[in-house]
Amino acid sequence: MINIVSHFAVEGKVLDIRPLGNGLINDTYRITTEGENPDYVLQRINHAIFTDVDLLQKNIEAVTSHIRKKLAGDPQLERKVLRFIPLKDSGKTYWFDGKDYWRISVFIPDAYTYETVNPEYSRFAGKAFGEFEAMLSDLPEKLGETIPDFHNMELRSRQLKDAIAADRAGRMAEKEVREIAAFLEEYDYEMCKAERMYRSGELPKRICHCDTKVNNMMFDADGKVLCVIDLDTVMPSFVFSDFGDFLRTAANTVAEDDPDVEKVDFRLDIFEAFTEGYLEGTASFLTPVERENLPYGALLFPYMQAVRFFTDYINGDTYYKIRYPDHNLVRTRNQIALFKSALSKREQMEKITSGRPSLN
Ligand code: GN1
Ligand code: MG
Repeated sequence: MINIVSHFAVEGKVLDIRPLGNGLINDTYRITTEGENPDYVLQRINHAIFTDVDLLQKNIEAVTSHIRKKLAGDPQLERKVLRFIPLKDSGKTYWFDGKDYWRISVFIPDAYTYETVNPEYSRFAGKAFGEFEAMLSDLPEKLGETIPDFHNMELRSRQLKDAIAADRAGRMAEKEVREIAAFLEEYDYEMCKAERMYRSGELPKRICHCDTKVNNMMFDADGKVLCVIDLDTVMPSFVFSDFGDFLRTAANTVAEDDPDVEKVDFRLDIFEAFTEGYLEGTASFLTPVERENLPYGALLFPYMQAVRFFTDYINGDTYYKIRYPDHNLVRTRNQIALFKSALSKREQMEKITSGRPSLN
């Protein structure tokens, strides 16, 4: 890896490179350098998933330089937006070693990521993701879709149907698997509503982050949001992407792969706090239709994630990293439990987003 790092314009002698974080797609490492020089984050980009790395890095450069302009003059600027390091001999921010694609960004010190957050942090996160979308609302460049139709529920549903029909790993023989397929099918039409609203012109696409898992946001030591990270999927999408995916991870009482589904519960206090922050951050652009449908967004993401994990299970685990054979099935059960819990709280969510006092 030292050899890979040597192609980038990094400062200081590399002392150590070790794994960082727990993303399901890319491989991430922290580079420690000697003395006062900054540390760095090295990533191997999952090229099977992000097939156009040049487009991917162009998107990220457009997004980070736009945010940099918006935050000009802020003494904390370098802590609030990622900086990618170019190669020594060209302006490119990625290196192809003949097999893998690599990139390096500056490591932000004294910044923390969390797997769970309290309502106060959720409010900060809501405001930060809302402001992130607001800052990108006048981005001059047209961003490409790094994964085409990434959050298109109609496509995800088609992929599940194709996987079931092909049954490549022979997993449709299991009774539980067939029951899960039947359950997901029941909500299929309703959950594809965003795409229909888009076609009829009721719902716009915005530039969204599209991977607002709670651990994709860094906080400083005081719990204030610093920086939105993991920018691979920033692309045009519905606001539900960012709203729903944060809640999918933050409002769940347990991790997305906790096998004990009895413990899964969708936390309304987190929903309420995040919504408050999000409505503040997006006040400059959010339409009444988008706002009214935020509870649908909170349902859509556990549902879509269940469909995606389940599709991967049926396909024989080709997409997400797994740590044991049934991992994707365990994740699916967990996300279905979360979806059911959120469904049972739909009315309360609607009261919160419409500004009426909640039931409890
Ligand atoms: C992946 O890269 P990571 O681990 O932050 C996935 C998300 C899923 C998430 C589920 C490019 O995110 O869409 O919601 O796992 N990213 C991609 O944990 O598919
Ligand atoms: Mg991540």
